[in-house]
Amino acid sequence: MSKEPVIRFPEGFRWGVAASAYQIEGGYDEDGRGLSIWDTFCRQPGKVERGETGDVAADHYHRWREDVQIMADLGLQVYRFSIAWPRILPEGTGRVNPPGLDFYDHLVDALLEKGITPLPTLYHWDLPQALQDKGGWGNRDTAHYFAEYARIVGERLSDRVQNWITHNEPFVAAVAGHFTGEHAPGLQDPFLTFRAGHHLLLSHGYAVEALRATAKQTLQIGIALNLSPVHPASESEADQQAARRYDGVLNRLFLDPILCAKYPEDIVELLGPVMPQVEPDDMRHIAVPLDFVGVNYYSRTVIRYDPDFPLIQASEIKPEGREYSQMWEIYPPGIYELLTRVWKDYRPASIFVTENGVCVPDGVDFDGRVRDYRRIRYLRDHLVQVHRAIAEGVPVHGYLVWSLLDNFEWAFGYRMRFGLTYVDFETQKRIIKESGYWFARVIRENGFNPDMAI
Ligand code: IFM
Repeated sequence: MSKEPVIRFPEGFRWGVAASAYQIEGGYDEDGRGLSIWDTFCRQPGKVERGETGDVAADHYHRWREDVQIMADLGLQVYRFSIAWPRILPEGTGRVNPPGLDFYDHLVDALLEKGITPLPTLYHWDLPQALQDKGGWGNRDTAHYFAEYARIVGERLSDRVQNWITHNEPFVAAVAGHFTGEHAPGLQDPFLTFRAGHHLLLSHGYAVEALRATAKQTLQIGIALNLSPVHPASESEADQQAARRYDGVLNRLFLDPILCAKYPEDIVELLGPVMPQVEPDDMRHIAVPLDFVGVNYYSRTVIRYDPDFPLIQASEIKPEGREYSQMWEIYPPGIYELLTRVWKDYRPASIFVTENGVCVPDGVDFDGRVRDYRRIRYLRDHLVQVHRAIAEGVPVHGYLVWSLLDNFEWAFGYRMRFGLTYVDFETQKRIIKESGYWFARVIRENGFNPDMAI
């Protein structure tokens, strides 16, 4: 890399990584933690590859000091982690578990000591099982329990933690959890799916209000949405309309209520009776003003008309002749398209890329190094596109790589490695990958030379 980066990010641009509790912590039954829906789901045969679980994961619950040191060594400025609701409230409501709060309290102090900004996410899919037993996100009360949890965490941490995210990817929580059943709680019920989606949104609004009410300083609060530009598989009218419907459910069904206080009319009409009941005040809570919107981007979505697909008559295809990671097509211009679209259509106060990254089959070489050059290329090519959006005036103020460590990739188990740091899950040894060193340099220089051969 040249000394003079050709691409330089604006002064004050924030660089970091993202992770989530169930994917890295382990310690699933320690110090009073209650069970979550993922603990239950992983134990159901056939739900997770090889029957793997997050029981131990990357053992971050015990190795967090080492992990904070890795972050400091890489020069990271922001650490987005999630708080495990069942560590704080083992039954989801009522009784607080002090050691759970202590864990995050110590983590926050350690981060601040190293000059790393903590960015907790309140919910990254690990609903307390006790609340699932009462109906989970299909139960409107869960939104109120979430506000109670937000208040408790806010009271403890908001003297030091200024930046917060309420939910991670409510679309995935609703759809993978209640429609396809690929994620916990593993249900397949269209009515429940959109009811859960609505309650997730409502709980977001309630949590923002609860955090602000208890805050000991002015907070910056946002939400992290999994968004994707949706492209039609062909120019046919049928494919284009299918893509529009898919975009409605994936993107607009979450962006519109949060940023415009309404559900998109075409989707309300399309979903008809499966649309949830919206109480008179709901939209006012859901659209509570936010300080930023978090965009999680991995790939675009290509859609064709599919008369057999329930409700939306649209399904995804994998275009031929494109480059793929182990999970998705690699499509860097998609992040530019998305950031410019979110800005143009919604004008949020600020935008953060709260997740971007790739899983490729990394291995440790004979000399102990992990040469994950494909990941470096992926990050470089996406950052070029983020920079392009910023240059055109889109207020993107930070970029977080998914993820710090290799971790438990949900139904895929440990096969998918997303980390800037390799984890040997037998020994829990960490090895910073070449991408980690590359990213550290990008942070130091606040930019890079995109023409550098990798
Ligand atoms: O690992 C997930 C994360 O939990 C949410 N966003 C996408 C990542 C990669 O699949």
